[in-house]
Amino acid sequence: MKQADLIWMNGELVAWEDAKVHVLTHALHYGTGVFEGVRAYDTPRGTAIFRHTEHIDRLFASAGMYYMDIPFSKEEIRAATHETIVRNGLRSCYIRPLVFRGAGPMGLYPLDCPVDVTIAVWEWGAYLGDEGKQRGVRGKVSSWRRISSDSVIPLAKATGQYLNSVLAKVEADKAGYEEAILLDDRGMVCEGSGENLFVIRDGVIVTPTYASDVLGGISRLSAIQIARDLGYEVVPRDIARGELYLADEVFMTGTAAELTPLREIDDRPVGDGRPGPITLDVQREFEDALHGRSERYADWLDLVQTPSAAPAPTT
Ligand code: PPE
Repeated sequence: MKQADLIWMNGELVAWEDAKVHVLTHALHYGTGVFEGVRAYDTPRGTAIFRHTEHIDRLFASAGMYYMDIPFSKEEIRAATHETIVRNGLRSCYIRPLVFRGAGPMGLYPLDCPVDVTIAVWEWGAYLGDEGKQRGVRGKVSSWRRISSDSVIPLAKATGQYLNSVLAKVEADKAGYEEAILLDDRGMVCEGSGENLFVIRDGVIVTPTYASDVLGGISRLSAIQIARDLGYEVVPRDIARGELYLADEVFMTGTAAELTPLREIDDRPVGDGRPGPITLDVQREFEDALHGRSERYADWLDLVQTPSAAPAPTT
């Protein structure tokens, strides 16, 4: 992670080191925040944000589910994101919008606390490593179950909910694996600590549904569409743990992780232990879409008008 110069806070850009909050910020105590992970890529047409509209829509949906009114419009958040990228002079970056209950009255009741909004950007390489993206990573089924709709809202991308992912991630890391695979509360395969999951067997791609309490991943929907456009059958359905071990191929998707294959799960090789042909096919097309090399998915990109790319004045 490489530090940038400026962070957008409640309508203005402040120096990175000045983007601070009070210790009585409600979200620090009770996890009352929602956020997004978005990426901008350096494409042949300039810097472009992948599926920006969908990410902003999900941010507002997450906020709504936790009773937060964002004091900016979607278009204002979009424009602020563009400005933050441009003013930091970045051609590609990770983007982290955060909406949270700020400092106000203590106690669980949040609705009298302000809703603060920040947007940070920074250069961030491959989340599970470049080598991981090429050769695949090693996954471990977590002893922690994915949070369920019984107690929170798994479809919301809420900060407090990530304690679940943190427990799973640390457990996997300490056991010597790159990523955790969480089961849902019924014991069905759910997702990674920060990625959705796809399992391939006999040429068919399966992936858990919202009923398994996955996060509604935007990369997940993109990968489903790309795979179908390539002619593959994609079936969203429940997946038994054993299917991970019988799989020919397994891969994960997420904004940070992009499309990363798994080469091993619970010390068993996935297929022959190397990314398989369907994974590589979908990954290639996905990478082309991200990096603006694909005409077919060109409308998934929100172009950032950098000063140099803006049309020259005509007078
Ligand atoms: N599940 C979880 C739990 C999750 O956090 C993510 C994104 C996904 C699935 C995939 O969603 P999408 O990015 O829309 O395809 N995780 C974000 C945060 C990672 C982090 O370490 O922070 C991300 O990838 O940006």
